[in-house]
Amino acid sequence: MLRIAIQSKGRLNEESTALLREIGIDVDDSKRKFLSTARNFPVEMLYLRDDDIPQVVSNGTASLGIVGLNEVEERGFDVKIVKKLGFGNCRISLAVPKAAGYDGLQWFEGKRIATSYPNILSAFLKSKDIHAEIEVITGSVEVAPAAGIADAIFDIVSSGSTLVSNALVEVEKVFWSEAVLISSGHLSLEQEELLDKILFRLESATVSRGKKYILMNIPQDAVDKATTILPAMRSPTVMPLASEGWCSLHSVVDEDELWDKISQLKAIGAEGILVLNIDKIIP
Ligand code: PRT
Ligand code: ZN
Repeated sequence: MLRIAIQSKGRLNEESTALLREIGIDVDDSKRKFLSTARNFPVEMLYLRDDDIPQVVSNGTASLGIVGLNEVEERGFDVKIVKKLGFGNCRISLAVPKAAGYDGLQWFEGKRIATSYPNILSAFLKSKDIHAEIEVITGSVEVAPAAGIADAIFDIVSSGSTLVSNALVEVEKVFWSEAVLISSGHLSLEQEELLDKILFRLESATVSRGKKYILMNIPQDAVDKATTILPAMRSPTVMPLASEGWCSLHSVVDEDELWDKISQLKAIGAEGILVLNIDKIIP
């Protein structure tokens, strides 16, 4: 049995449970539960505040955890980062009031900075040899300058709209974060085997993310050109069609490049292009 700690509510809760379901682990998303067992995999879920996840993983109460890298770094507990999960992306940045006349890092010398991440901040300031006062605040850090509690803030930024609506400007991006799978590093053999299964499934889930399956009819003499447009994992699958001189071509494309590739394929004579979602790619 593996125990996995995830956030009980908040920004990472939904995507954590969705990811586990995507890899075939049927977990509850009940926000009122503390502990629950998956129906179809030897896994028990422990629902916690994200602040507590690094600690329970490091002391072995949970074997694995899903939490932001920012919390792992800030709490400083001894845990292994097993895999970056590609969601919950954000950064922790220094921001100052728009009218502050910011002119470089030296501006922070002697200033008061409000944050919920004092350890990451003090390590950064030390590395830049800047002496500032750190005001630890939990929640609504962005109002600290207007409230006269601090001259600047060090806080999580994602879209940047919270800063804009508080008349703050992001001046230094210090730490990049995303949700990560962490482990205590002290797993039994049976638990290691379960973790390997989870990692294998996560790999297939992440490989297929942002990818589309594309199939089309294409004139036989355009196949070589199509192969250079669509490199695929090995090469595209090409199958002859009943109508002479035509083939069916199948491949996998990055969603970002999809429309670009479609124009190129149409230009070389592709017809009847179908684009399908991919559920899993097992490399
Ligand atoms: O209750 P619990 O302690 O579990 O939750 P929490 O309130 O401490 O954390 P929560 O749910 O807000 O965030 C959990 C994790 O999500 C964080 O530790 C980050 O790893 C990640 N994450 C990703 C974010 C954001 N994006 C984010 N935008 N966490 C917080 N924010 C906040 C930020 O604090 C600021 O107030 O959103 C605001 C900024 O967002 P933008 O889009 O306006 O820039
Ligand atoms: Zn928290």
